[in-house]
Order: sequence, then C-alpha cells, then structure tokens
Amino acid sequence: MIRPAAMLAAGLATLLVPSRSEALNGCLDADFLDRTGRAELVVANDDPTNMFRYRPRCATVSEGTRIVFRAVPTFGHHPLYGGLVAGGTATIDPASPIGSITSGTETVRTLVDSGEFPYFCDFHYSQGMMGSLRVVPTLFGNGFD
Ligand SMILES: [Cu+2]
Repeated sequence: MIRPAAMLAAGLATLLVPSRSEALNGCLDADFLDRTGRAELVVANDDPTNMFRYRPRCATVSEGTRIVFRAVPTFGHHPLYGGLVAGGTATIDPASPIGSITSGTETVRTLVDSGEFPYFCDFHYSQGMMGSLRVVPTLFGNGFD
C-alpha cells in the first residue's frame, strides 16, 4: 500500500509537530475527531454504506475515557485487535490496552494512560478497517460536555 500523499503529509507533520509525527493505521492529524472531556466514546462499524469502516475511525479522548467497541453483526465477523498496520501487514501489540475482542457485540475498554493506540479488524484491515485512538491528559482536554 503506497500512499505518497499520506507519506508526504506525515513528513510535514514531522516538521511541524515532532511529538505527533506518524500516521498510525491511516489516521493523519487532521483525521482525529476531538472527543476529549467525555466519559465515553462509542466506536462501531455501523456505517450502512460501508460495514468495513469504524466510526469514528480516528479520535482523541481524555485519559480515563470508556471506549465502547461495538461490532455489526459481531466481533466474530470482525475480530478487533490493538496493534499496527504498516506496509500491508497487521501486527498485534500485546501491550495495547485495547487488547483483543473476538466475540460478542460490545466490549468496553477504559483507556487510562496517554498515548496513541491503533487498532484493526483482523479480517478486513486491508480494506481499510482500522483506526487509532489518541489519549491525552485530562488537563489538555477541552469542550467538556
Ligand atoms: Cu472486519
């Protein structure tokens, strides 16, 4: 998967924002929805026009946010893992707080520590079924609802 435009954008981001230089699982800086300051965020493949797409795909949340992962129809059809997709290869990150979700329709993970945590569907990542969550300290959150 060669995406020159994305690679160029990532390169520019490196110059401008050294601490957030890489586009993990296709999430460029501009792709991240600000969902900081909320207790909970739902991530689901519930787009009727594309069931291989997570909504939201890329989001920023505050430390301690409960992430509700939902699968349609089940995680048996869309096994989700914390980890990185790079160069067309998916690699599970055993240290990811997202872990693995391989059955049922809903699982909650609480993201306690700051960092970026990419995730993917093991069956469909090559079709773009992947995303990333950035967790930031609560102090930096804004727009508390
Ligand atoms: Cu899938």
